[in-house]
Amino acid sequence: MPMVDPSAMLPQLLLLLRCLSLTVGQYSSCKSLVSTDDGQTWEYYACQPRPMSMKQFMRVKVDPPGITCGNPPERFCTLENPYLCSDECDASTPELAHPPSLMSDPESSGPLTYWQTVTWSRFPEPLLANISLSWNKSLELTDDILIAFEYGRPTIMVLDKSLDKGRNWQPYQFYADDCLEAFGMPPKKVQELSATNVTRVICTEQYSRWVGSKNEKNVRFEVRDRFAIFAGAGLRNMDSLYTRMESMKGLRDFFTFTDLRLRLLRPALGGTYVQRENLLKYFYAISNIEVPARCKCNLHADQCISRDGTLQCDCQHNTTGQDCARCEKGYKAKSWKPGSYLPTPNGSPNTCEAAGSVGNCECYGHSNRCSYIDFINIVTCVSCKHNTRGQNCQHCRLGYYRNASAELDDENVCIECNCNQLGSLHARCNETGFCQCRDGTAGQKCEDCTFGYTWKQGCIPYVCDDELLLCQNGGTCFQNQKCLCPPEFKGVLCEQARCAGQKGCSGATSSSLSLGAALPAC
Ligand SMILES: *[C@@H]1O[C@H](CO)[C@@H](O)[C@H](O)[C@H]1NC(C)=O
Ligand SMILES: *[C@@H]1O[C@H](CO)[C@@H](O)[C@H](O)[C@H]1NC(C)=O
Ligand SMILES: *[C@@H]1O[C@H](CO)[C@@H](O)[C@H](O)[C@H]1NC(C)=O
Ligand SMILES: *[C@@H]1O[C@H](CO)[C@@H](O)[C@H](O)[C@H]1NC(C)=O
Ligand SMILES: *[C@@H]1O[C@H](CO)[C@@H](O)[C@H](O)[C@H]1NC(C)=O
Ligand SMILES: *[C@@H]1O[C@H](CO)[C@@H](O)[C@H](O)[C@H]1NC(C)=O
Ligand SMILES: [Ca+2]
Repeated sequence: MPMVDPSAMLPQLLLLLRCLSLTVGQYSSCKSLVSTDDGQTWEYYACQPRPMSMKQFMRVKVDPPGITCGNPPERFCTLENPYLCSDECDASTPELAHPPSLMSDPESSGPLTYWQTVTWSRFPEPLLANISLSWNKSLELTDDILIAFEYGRPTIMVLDKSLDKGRNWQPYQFYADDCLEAFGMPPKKVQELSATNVTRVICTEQYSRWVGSKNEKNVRFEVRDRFAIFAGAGLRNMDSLYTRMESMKGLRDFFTFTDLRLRLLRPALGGTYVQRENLLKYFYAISNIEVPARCKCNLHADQCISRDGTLQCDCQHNTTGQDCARCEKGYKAKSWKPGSYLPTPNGSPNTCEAAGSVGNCECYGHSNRCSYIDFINIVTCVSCKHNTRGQNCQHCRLGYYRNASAELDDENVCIECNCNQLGSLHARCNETGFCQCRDGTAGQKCEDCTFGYTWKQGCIPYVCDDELLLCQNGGTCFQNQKCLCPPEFKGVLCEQARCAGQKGCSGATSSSLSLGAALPAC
């Protein structure tokens, strides 16, 4: 037998490696050290982490809580062997248990491991189950989602996705053996989509018809076929796909998600109607869920790391945040942009700009003029805009306060105090927008009165009330501002008889009458 000389194979091997790194390695590094006439400098590129099997990072939750079989233990049979109902699911026996974790365990050569639900013994009530998969991180699909069903694929199900960690959901794809009947949608195939409607949400019948449980286990969400609309068969022209990603609205978002949800609405029926006399053969079972994706890092990171169980982009280009969606401190917040795939092959890094750089003087973008004050040897910003002031436009003008969650270079960094002119002592407020109030006045803007005060062009104290400042001698308190006295009395609280000491007055003394009038009010 002729021996193969390993050195003869080396060029071929190198060529193979180069081809591999060209396809796998597109946008795979954020920077590289290059030699120029002036020495070595860094060059920066748009970059993204490599795709991973995201099932290793996903959190799985099934609903309703009692849907997993085995508690209590139960028997079941299969659609293909419906008369031998001797299989058992028992949550307390490891070999017979089928917990949700078996949907995402590593596929090994050993026996198949799968999650399984209770059987449809409560027919005609529908057998429903939800499976929520969450990552707490924005991800971008890079290949088909594959869900492997044992004992037959569901006849009706929906795949949903969320872009905001499960707050809002939207359908991603509908699956049914009869789309019109199940969802009122005409059946479509992804292969029928074109560049104009690639992001359309369709109902497909390709993965729901009964073909025998052993023949076809997988339900797909087709990512490759959608990519191929732009990149061609075999995805040879990825540049064309990346160009579309930049220019076509909604295309990148279509492949982006933080959570997925499978809504299982009807199990496999074996190609016929539900046979009520044997409901132990209807249930759902999933052995594996593959989600090939990469971390969404806005083209600012080539690594994605798992920290405390949560994925996090290792941000470059002076960006920060879980998805590199902000500029780092000390860089202009407004200069943030995602990196761009264009121009191919290296893209544009769209690095964050260093904050303020007008000569030596930093004005955080609120002024573009500096002046040098000779005798104190200081450079200062001139006519700070956006309600800022100070040598570097770093303070807020009188009557404005700093928005703590805005960067210093934000145009809206200073918020008007808006103090109520009548209720406050002056136009200034503190760092959280609270104005300084006059006596008897309260509220963030000094627009409310405290107890015992009423608003009348500012807060003024009560003249009368129903508790301590009672009107006397039968007088009634009008809007806390004055006592309406009976004709024969006067005074702020009607405490004086009009004719005290004069002739012709009624005999009652003011004091005894005032007491009598006041008592019923107590
Ligand atoms: C599945 O999720 C949907 C959407 O939130 C909800 O309406 C439905 O009740 C859930 N089904 C089950 C079985 O929990
Ligand atoms: C989700 O990610 C955010 C941002 O990294 C982190 O602060 C939070 O603790 C994570 N939540 C969970 C439940 O892991
Ligand atoms: C998408 O567009 C193509 C042609 O542009 C059309 O044939 C096809 O029916 C459309 N698909 C859907 C789901 O609207
Ligand atoms: C980010 O900032 C650091 C220090 O300010 C600088 O050395 C580095 O070159 C910057 N990175 C990029 C991509 O501009
Ligand atoms: C403060 O700044 C943040 C970030 O720019 C902004 O979302 C928020 O609306 C601002 N708050 C106010 C009260 O203007
Ligand atoms: C601003 O004033 C309010 C009300 O007096 C107070 O609760 C708050 O702590 C003050 N904030 C600061 C930053 O001083
Ligand atoms: Ca498994």
